[in-house]
Amino acid sequence: MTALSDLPLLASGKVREIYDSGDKLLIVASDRISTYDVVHPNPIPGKGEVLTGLSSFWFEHTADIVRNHVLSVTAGVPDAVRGRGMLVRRLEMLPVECVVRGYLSGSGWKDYQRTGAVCGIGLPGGLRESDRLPEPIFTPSTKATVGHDENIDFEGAVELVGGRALAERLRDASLAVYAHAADHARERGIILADTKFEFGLDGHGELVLGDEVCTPDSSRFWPVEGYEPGRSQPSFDKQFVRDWASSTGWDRNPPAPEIPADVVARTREKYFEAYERITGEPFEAWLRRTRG
Ligand code: Q0Q
Repeated sequence: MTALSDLPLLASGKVREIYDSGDKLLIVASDRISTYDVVHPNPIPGKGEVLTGLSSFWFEHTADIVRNHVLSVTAGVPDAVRGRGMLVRRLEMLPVECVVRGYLSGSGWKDYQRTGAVCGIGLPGGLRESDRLPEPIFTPSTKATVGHDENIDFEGAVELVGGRALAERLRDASLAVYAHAADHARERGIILADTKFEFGLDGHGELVLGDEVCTPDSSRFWPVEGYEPGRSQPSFDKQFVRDWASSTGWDRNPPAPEIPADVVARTREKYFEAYERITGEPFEAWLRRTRG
């Protein structure tokens, strides 16, 4: 088995790394947590495994909708990162963030307040923050290397990916995967308010779903209990950290404060709860399956 230290590091994101594994890639999810786009200095033990397990679950359950890049979560994944490592096929990633929104929140809420639309999609008047939309909408954005992604309309996505047919397939696949995941999650007490997908093309020019799928890092997870339009909603997984961080007077700029042990512990429990609600199995089952 190859050791992680033998694999060249290709890229490091806020909470994940991507390594060169020959003709494949290894994506490793860390236990790092960020709030307000700033990474805290101490981890949430188990977060990386939970998010990898959730991605694996959604990839498996949507493989009939669109092909995905997963090759293995065991063979070819170094022992040191089993449970939070995913061996994936190399893709030519498309330069667009495929965001689907079922609810009005974040930049979508801001755009709606300003224009009555999101990414050029007109919406009914009188919607409140966090309102469920009449139907989920495809609201693409650029992939900013620095700063924040910029919302664009469908024509902008056509230009970015170099063709209408491909943009339409991205939209249709994104809406279908979101619909499946949102329905499943809602039946289990979690509102999947919105999510971000990334797609690429394989060596034959086929569309393949990459990155992560419908995790609390790529999506807004809201608890169904207490859902109330007209205000922002508490995050299913990050609210304990956000509330504590706000109580310290942190100005939300780097560096982020160290999270106290009790907040780490309660956040860890929320990740385990999210895994078990969504997948219907205990988190230990994922660890047994990947670590043996
Ligand atoms: C690829 N990323 C994300 C990232 C930093 C992950 C490039 N199958 C693929 C994938 C995927 N997924 C990528 N490239 C080629 N083939 C994914 C944004 C960035 C750390 C982890 N960047």
